[in-house]
Amino acid sequence: MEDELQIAMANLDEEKTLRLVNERIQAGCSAVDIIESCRQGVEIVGEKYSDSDYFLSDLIMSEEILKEVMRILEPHIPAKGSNKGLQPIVMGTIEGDIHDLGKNIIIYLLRSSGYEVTDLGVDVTPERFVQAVSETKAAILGISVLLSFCVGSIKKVVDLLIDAGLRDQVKVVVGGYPVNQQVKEYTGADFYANDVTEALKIYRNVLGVEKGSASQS
Ligand code: B12
Repeated sequence: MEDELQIAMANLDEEKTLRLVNERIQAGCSAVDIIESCRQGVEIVGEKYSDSDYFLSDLIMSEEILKEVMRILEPHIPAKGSNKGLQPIVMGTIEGDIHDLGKNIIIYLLRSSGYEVTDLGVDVTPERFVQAVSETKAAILGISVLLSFCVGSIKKVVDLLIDAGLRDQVKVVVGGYPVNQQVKEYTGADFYANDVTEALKIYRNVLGVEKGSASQS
């Protein structure tokens, strides 16, 4: 089905994208569905960049529009309940990679559901991930990756977790555009997700999210 919002985002039409986002909120659409339409739109931006129809400046433009979209959406993602008492979550973008929009969206939605998330930021070394898991006793380690050539460093994180004797106490979730079953198997991760719905489902299943979680916003 043709999605007007996805197309406006893919065309980097900021005015139309933001108008459609506002209209969908007023019409009662969920924040998660709106984010997903926008994500699919920027995926097309990426394809156009690969085909040399778009340039780096266009990737930057898509970042700016997506940030505006999130500014509009955030007040409409209510903080629901508290899941305090559950083990914390650690998240970050793998070494060499500075993409963080998707990671930040997942973190925002998890925090809205009451979870305690330690955000390590971007370009995080495997050693730093392992140190954070050890310090926080995290139940889930979420690693974001958008650049294919950075996938190898995720395998290193898992190997270091094994060496440190921490692998059995933490579930490793990988997420981002290039991630699939093959990446999950290669890296030794437990789960993978490349859209927001699947990501939240994994966190909910591993940690247990109370009724009325962000995924239903
Ligand atoms: C915006 C963008 C940028 C922005 C990033 C801004 C930022 N602050 O993040 C800027 C302009 C800085 C940028 C730079 C570059 N980029 Co760029 N970028 C993109 C673009 C268009 C969109 C990414 C995005 O934000 N998507 C929207 C979010 C919401 O989606 P998402 O990240 O996939 O996240 C969702 C899910 O994947 C999942 N998720 C994400 N992380 C996690 C983590 C966990 C644990 C879980 C469970 C789920 C999860 O949930 C999110 C919510 O739905 C992509 C195209 C694409 N197809 O992804 C290219 C893309 C990723 N970039 C690419 C490239 C090549 C680059 C550059 C190397 C370009 C250059 N010549 O400099 C640099 C790299 C810089 C670096 N060292 O990292 C390539 C990568 C190709 C490859 N296969 O490796 C892509 C795929 C474009 C393309 N088709 O060529 N980029």
